[in-house]
Amino acid sequence: MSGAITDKERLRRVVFGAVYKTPVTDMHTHLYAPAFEGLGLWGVDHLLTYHYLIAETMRQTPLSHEEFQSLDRRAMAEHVWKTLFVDHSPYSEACRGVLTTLGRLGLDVSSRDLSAYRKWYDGLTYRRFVDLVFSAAGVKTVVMTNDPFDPRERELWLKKGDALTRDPRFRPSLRIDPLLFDWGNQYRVLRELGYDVGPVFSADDHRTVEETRRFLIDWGRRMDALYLGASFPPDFDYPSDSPASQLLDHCVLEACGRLNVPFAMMVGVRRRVNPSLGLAGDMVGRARVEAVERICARHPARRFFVTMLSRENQHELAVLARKFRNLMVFGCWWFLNNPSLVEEITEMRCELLGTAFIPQHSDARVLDQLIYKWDHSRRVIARVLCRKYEDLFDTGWRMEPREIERDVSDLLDRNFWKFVKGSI
Ligand code: HDL
Ligand code: ZN
Repeated sequence: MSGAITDKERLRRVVFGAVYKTPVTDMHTHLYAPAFEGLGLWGVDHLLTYHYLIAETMRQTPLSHEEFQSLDRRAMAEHVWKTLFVDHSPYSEACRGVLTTLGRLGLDVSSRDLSAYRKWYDGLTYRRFVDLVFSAAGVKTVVMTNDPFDPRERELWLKKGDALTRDPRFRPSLRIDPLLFDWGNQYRVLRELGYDVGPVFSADDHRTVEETRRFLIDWGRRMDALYLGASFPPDFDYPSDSPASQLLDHCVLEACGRLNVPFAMMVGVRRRVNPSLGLAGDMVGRARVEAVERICARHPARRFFVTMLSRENQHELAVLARKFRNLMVFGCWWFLNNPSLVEEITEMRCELLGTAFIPQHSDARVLDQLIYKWDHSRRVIARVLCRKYEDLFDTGWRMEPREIERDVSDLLDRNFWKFVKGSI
């Protein structure tokens, strides 16, 4: 093999080079294209008031959550800055992320000058900042989380339609948690939109089943959604007579078939265990991998992206993916998106699944976060892959750089697109 790598030092350089330069497809974010008129969050005050940082601030501040929530955005940001960055060292992952981002934007992190950081953003537009952040983060495409049950977003889709999908860097997904878990309220949204559904979901109510399928197909097409998705509580069971399970079997997976798109399951979140914290009030719980197993087994023609929130579920999920080729494991979600856990989970997935998984998504809510979430993840993924390729090297196997670049491109980009298209 002519261009084979013959020493570990070069091997490490090739691996780190490939991981750092491969453009990423980020398959799950809460970001919005500029066309979404102000739904997109950006800037240092939004960085500092990310719900992860609010949870951490509430553990150290004398303020009640109500007092904190009564502050305006700037005052909230200043309070987070003082509490987590000045009064205590900011080595938590979410704090460090703010500093990584500011540093990568060229700001002097050692100055600790929040007003200077704010000033840097003056004169920037969101549109211009998108160019800057995507370039700095090495991200080529993000998948949005598009929610037709959010009144603001629904109005934009009805008003602007495919004008919302013209920026190829922002691709839609259709998020349907409210349909699965709040039918009693959300069926009214479908009725307002002209779908003849009833107040209770029953598989025996054929009109409601048909109309719900029509809603999902219409909106999947309206959005040109790459996948349909939802999050699930730890106690989600399948199959069961729950509305969520019935909706999956009779409507959602049918719609995915007609749209020829995967279904993304994000399993293990217990919503609002502390409602006063808002988005920061959600909790993790160990979930039933058997439910994922049974849905993959019962729907072999459907493709499932799956991520689970509990560390305890990761090994069984990776083993399950060895049993079902229609299961694509993705990401180190939310409370798992910390270097120590990303390292443990990614190493295990490499050992069990080779290159056939998607190691990370950012879950970014604030545009600037793409920079740190991918900087931190690339660093860990590169470290793990180095170990794997060095172990391979020790067997006597020799590789060319293009083979490592191929593998990294699969992990950070192509596995997603091949699974969306159904070619793996
Ligand atoms: O349900 C989800 O998509 C989660 O990612 C939540 O949005 C959560 O609040 C989050 O942002 N996690 O990173
Ligand atoms: Zn999310």
